[in-house]
Amino acid sequence: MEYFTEQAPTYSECMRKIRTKYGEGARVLMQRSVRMGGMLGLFSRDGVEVSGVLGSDTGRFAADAARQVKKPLDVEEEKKKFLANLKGDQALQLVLNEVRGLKDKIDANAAAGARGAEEHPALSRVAELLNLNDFSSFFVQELQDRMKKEFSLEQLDDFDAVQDKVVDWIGESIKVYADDGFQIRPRVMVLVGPTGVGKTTTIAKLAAAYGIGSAGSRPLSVRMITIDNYRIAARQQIETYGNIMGIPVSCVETFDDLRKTIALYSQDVDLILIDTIGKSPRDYMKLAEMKELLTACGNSADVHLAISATTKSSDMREALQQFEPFNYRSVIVTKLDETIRVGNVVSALAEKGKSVSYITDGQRVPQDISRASTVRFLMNLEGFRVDRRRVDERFPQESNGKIQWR
Ligand SMILES: Nc1nc2c(ncn2[C@@H]2O[C@H](COP(=O)(O)OP(=O)(O)OP(=O)(O)O)[C@@H](O)[C@H]2O)c(=O)[nH]1
Ligand SMILES: [Mg+2]
Repeated sequence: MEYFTEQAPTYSECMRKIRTKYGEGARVLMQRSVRMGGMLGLFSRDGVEVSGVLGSDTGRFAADAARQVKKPLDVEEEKKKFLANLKGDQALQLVLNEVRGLKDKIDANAAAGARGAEEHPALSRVAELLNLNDFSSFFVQELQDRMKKEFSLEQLDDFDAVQDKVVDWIGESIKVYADDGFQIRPRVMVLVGPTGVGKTTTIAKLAAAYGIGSAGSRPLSVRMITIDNYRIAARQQIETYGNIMGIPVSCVETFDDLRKTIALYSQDVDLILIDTIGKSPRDYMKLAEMKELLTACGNSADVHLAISATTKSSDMREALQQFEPFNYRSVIVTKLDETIRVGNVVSALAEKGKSVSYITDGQRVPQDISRASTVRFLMNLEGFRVDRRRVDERFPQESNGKIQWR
């Protein structure tokens, strides 16, 4: 006596299979629902299992066969299947646990993301505004990281408050030069920088601001020295300013000349302004020569690097770097009137940790110069809603841009 057991998704499919395989003589003795196929307990589906006996004599042995199907063999098989199912269930459980673990991770990440506000629109809005103002990608990234750290989701929803805070952070990144006034007299102030940024014009503005005196302050005794002798036009330029303002100008060529001239002025002069030749930050030889010559000014010389606000970020960074050997104490940002974007300057200065001492914003001598102020930079921000009263309060001592350098 031969038995058969077949499975198929439906009873009729199962019967079709049996007929095809064993012919019309196969007799069904039992059917039951089963779970079919799948891997590790996953993807199995409902099906039907049909068992029976083969051959034409099934009638005689029907009861027997039925008993055979149901008896020990059947129990054994059931047991095996049960165990197999159990294994499948355990595997399923494992996979489910795995899936649950993954889900938890995804949920946790989503929650962390939400907390850190990875996707919050306020982040991209701020990034857009910063880009609009030409801030460096490094600066933008830093601010975004800070936003993610310091703002909750609810806080990010309040964009006005977010802007106020971001404006504060930009303000905090701007270091204003804290000069020590006229502790040492004469104060020797040297301007270095790339060509054409406005060094000579700025020297003339400073000479006027201190030499002519502003309301309520005694005019200082000022001298101008230029080491830019080679270019006749350059020499004439500073001499013309000197003549108009009644401020003596000396032209020097050598280290000794410079040292002697400073020594000569030391007795009765408050401020010596030294104009230099514009140098390309790439002209290392000339930079080195000039550096050598300027050592005649002594260690206490107050060297400032003049940089035009219109300079693109990478050139600005290069200039800040290449003029480093001059030990400049601070940066004068010129031509602020020629650009509405200050992000490039603010980021470059912040990245290099440099302070800013003066800003110039026009060709007029002496009007277009003021002490650097955080507020002035913040008020230049495009697209940001900057509350003047608020930033004045936040950055108080610097908001007065008038030169008061006594
Ligand atoms: N718009 C604007 N122009 C300025 C400013 N400062 C200087 N300039 C102009 O920039 C040009 C160059 O100025 P200079 O003072 O000769 O520049 P410099 O750095 O001494 O130039 P070199 O000595 O050749 O390196 C002149 O036309 C100035 O009038 C400013 O703040 N704004
Ligand atoms: Mg010049």
